[in-house]
Amino acid sequence: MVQRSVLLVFIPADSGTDGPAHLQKDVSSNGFKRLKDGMLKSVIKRAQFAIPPLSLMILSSIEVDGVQQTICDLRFETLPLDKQWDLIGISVQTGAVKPAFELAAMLRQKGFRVVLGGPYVTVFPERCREHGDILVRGEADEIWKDVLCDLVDGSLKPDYTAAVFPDLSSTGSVKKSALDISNYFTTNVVQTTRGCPYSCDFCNVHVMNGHKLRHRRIGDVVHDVEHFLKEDKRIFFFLDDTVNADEAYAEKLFRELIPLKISWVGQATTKLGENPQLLEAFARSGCGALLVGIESLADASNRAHHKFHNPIERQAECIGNIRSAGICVYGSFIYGLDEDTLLEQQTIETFIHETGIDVPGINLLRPIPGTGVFDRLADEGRLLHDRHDHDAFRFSWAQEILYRPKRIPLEEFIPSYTELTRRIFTPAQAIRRALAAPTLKSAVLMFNLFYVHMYGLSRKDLLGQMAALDVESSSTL
Ligand code: B12
Ligand code: SF4
Repeated sequence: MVQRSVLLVFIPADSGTDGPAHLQKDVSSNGFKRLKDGMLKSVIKRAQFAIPPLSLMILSSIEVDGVQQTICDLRFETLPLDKQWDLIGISVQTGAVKPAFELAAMLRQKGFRVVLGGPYVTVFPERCREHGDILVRGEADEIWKDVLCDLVDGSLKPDYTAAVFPDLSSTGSVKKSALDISNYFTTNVVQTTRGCPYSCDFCNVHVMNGHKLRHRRIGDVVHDVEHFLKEDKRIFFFLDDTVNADEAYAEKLFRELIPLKISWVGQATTKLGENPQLLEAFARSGCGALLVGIESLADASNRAHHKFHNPIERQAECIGNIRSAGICVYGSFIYGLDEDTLLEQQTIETFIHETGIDVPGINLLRPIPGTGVFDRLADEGRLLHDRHDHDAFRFSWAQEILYRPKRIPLEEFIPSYTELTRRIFTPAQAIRRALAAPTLKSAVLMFNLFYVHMYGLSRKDLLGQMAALDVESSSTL
């Protein structure tokens, strides 16, 4: 049988967590600074964000006779264009569309057949049509097999759409054979559920994955964890948006994982702090840290963005309970939501101090095309770029403001944000948080020090943007 070769490509964003603009452009003419920036860029890529794309791991685990699949992660690897590929798949992320389309154009010009899939294709297929030979819309866990079979039969079609959300209880196990394991900080990435019952308007998970929570079978997850452990003993990342979304399921699963003695991190709601049994199961199964989305400390702001599920009055106690169980808390805020005023700045700082949050993340709202908040801000004339220019809404990591906050003029908002991050991310605070962390002290120190650096760069970028927007800054760096 003729062997078909498929290459699956993951593209780094030209901004965002892959490094702020200062590290992307080799702007420095000073040799020492260039060297330092080069080293930092490499550390950022390798140390913090170097987990593999689960999407492409799932696709490459689908076996069809006569098809060999390989993953190319452009964060570390160069495109192997010296080989003959029968099909090249690109994962297109909203926020990194431009580099994806540029790559597709280059490959098609060289005569390769390109298939586009991923979040942006799912939400904006009509904008992708001319950029790929084949489009795959939706979660491709099941439909990718059809594409591969059609490749073998020579009957590929221009469009494939997942008519329903895949039933995760019947999907197979995830394999790592298409990956170069040595590239990553860890390759142990697992998702137990998909979909989200909530509707926060700044998020597109419920748009892409629906409102119904779908579960993998507990036995399948345990099987994947056991197999992953044989190849890689490092930490596990549970990539679920809310790993405690179904408390009964989560408790059963993590109790079954206790004997495997893994260590893991994930994302949860603070509601976890109200369930001592689940908290105990998480801690005993090796949970070291959880990211919790706090967003605003003004209930009115969270409500304005359709986030209703964790009222402020319970947050501090829940965070305390999670930390008392020996689990570090990464608290993620969004400053500048619709009912936030300048007072929020002090409220966030006090809250972080009083709750002892181990790693704070102070984000700017990033309107993602395809979300409710994007359309609303566009209708209200508050976006800083043309709503149709999706490239302008690229991934950014606290480096760039893309909209006008409702209650705070931009010329006051940017300095108040930079002032907040300047006070929260200092070397002294980093050491204090590490010493107080319930576990993973050196990781907490590293993360906080890394943020001291990153938020320092973000301040420079933001104030640069402010100058470009022709607004006056009174902020100190
Ligand atoms: C883990 C994660 C991260 C990790 C690791 C990312 C990685 N290297 O894989 C880290 C922490 C680094 C991260 C960072 C960021 N993230 Co993130 N992240 C996630 C998270 C929680 C899980 C991703 C995942 O693995 N999903 C599971 C897989 C199976 O789903 P999937 O990727 O959608 O893939 C399926 C389909 O889309 C399709 N598909 C995907 N690719 C392809 C390719 C082909 C060829 C085909 C046919 C099909 C196909 O088939 C897959 C299987 O069904 C998602 C939320 C989510 N639920 O997806 C957010 C999410 C992807 N992140 C998001 C954002 C905004 C960010 C940041 C910009 C945050 C920031 N401000 O810095 C950065 C940007 C990073 C970057 N430079 O790309 C948004 C993206 C919005 C979008 N793309 O439209 C999401 C959706 C969260 C959200 N609230 O909206 N993230
Ligand atoms: S932010 Fe979290 S809780 Fe809100 S809709 Fe997105 S995934 Fe669900």
